[in-house]
Amino acid sequence: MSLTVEIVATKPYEGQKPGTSGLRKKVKVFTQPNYTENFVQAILEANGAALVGSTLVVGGDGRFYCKEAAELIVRLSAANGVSKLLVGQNGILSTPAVSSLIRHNKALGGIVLTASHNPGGPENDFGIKFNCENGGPAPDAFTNHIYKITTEIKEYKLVRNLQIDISKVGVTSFDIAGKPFTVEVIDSVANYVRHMEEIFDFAKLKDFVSGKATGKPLKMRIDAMNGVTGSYVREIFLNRLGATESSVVHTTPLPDFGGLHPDPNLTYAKDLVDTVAQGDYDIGAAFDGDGDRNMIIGSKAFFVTPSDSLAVIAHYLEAIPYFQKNGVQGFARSMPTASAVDLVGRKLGKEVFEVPTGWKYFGNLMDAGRLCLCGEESFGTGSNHIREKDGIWAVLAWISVMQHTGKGIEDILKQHWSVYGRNYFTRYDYEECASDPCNEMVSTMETTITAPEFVGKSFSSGGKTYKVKEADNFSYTDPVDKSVATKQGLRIVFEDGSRIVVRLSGTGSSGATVRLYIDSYEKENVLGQASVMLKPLIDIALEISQLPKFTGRNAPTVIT
Ligand code: VG1
Ligand code: CO
Repeated sequence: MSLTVEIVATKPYEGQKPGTSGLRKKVKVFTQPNYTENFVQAILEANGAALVGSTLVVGGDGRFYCKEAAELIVRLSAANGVSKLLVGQNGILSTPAVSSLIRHNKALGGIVLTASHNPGGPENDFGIKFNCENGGPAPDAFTNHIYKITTEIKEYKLVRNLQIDISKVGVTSFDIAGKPFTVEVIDSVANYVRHMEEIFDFAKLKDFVSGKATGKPLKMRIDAMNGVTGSYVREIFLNRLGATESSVVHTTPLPDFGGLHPDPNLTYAKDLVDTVAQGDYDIGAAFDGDGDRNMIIGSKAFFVTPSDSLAVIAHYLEAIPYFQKNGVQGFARSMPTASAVDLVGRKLGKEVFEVPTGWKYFGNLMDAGRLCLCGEESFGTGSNHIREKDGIWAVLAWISVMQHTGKGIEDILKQHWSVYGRNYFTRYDYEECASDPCNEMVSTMETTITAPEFVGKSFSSGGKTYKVKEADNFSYTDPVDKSVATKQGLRIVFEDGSRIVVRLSGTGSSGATVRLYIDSYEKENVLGQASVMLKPLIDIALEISQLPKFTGRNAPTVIT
């Protein structure tokens, strides 16, 4: 039976502008009549003529409204001329898994249903993001195009009667007005697990994890925080690497993450930190809802900053077979990320790039063969095996480094600092502040720090004095396509290399979140406590930004 395409009249919704990584709003916003339809239609149309006859990947982190949205995408894609959809079973695919599938299947792109680390459930957040054919988040030019379409949209196309059961793996073909359309519901984890097996030496890791090689099993606590990684964690760590059942927790993906806030940091992964702090584990790890972030802690909850994590992996690339096979190109980090990896890059004679916040800025460099490893301070680490950050990959990388060095995490870090010095780093997040005063704070601060007399000024606190070397609102020219991204965060760089960075989050769904980043390098004094070492700079940052005055907040929501 041939199914017909219906053209449905609609009107634009305001504010369908993708942020740092996709469009994120409350579920209640997405479920308004035609809201999701409009945005998906805009994504499809933004692909232009290439859409007709194309293959797309669809899946998400399993949060509330994922399944309904996936089914809707099937009906819209069918009506818009897509030939084939690869859909994760029950709509489940981690963000790294989508990226991998797009690349393996040479798809035109993928639609990822996630609000990442934002809480889920009917009262919380949903999100939709488009990844392009390289597997990476759509770049600014593309998302601006999507946004423009949403402001002018008058109709969307739908095959209303298309019924599909995405709870069962299998292939179903349809005739849509005389053209074939195929939906393949795929196992959510199989392709990704195969990909990890190509990158890491699973046989070696299994001997290490099980204790066959060392005489004692590796004591792990892997916390999937009820996010999408649960299914991947079980297959990889339990079934493939032979870890015991008690090594993994919260491994059932739940629509509301069981009430957890799946943001792997010291505040929201407190349960993990407290458990590992008791001293019974060698490594603890947590992921965010969609599986692209990771937090690594060592025995007794020794915290590895994401900036250091990146630098350590860069230093030990020989521990990962993928890099031996594919070669080592340059490294990169986002601007607010502390520059520990730069020091490793310098030592190895590699290019190191500094890009704006958001994984989409790494893609071009990877595609051009100039970048193989990168990270963000926001618990994102990854390589050019895909075009997204990859939480499970990062844990496998760390276990590989532990296996390779025969050392514990704290020792690995201390040795690293003794060679390279240490970048003390902290991030303060002030979540859900009122938007207007935050915008005013940023513009006032920009005026202050870009005034010519600001450079050369000295600031003192806690017995330390810092002299301003340069200050700006970060702007980035992509070395490959020369596209320019402006206003990517206020930066004050001091003469000793220490930095204060202030920017507003682009992933929140309501109000404004202020992020304050502090980074300070010490060559010798590497064993201090970050909160103590950074106190003077934090006070200076609060003074220059007048943050308490503008936000009315005396303390951050989250300290990393
Ligand atoms: C945050 C992080 C950024 C990350 C982005 C998406 O963005 O700071 O580093 O790339 O989230 O990550 P923002 O604009 O809120 O600072 V995820 O795991 O939420 O897709
Ligand atoms: Co995420």
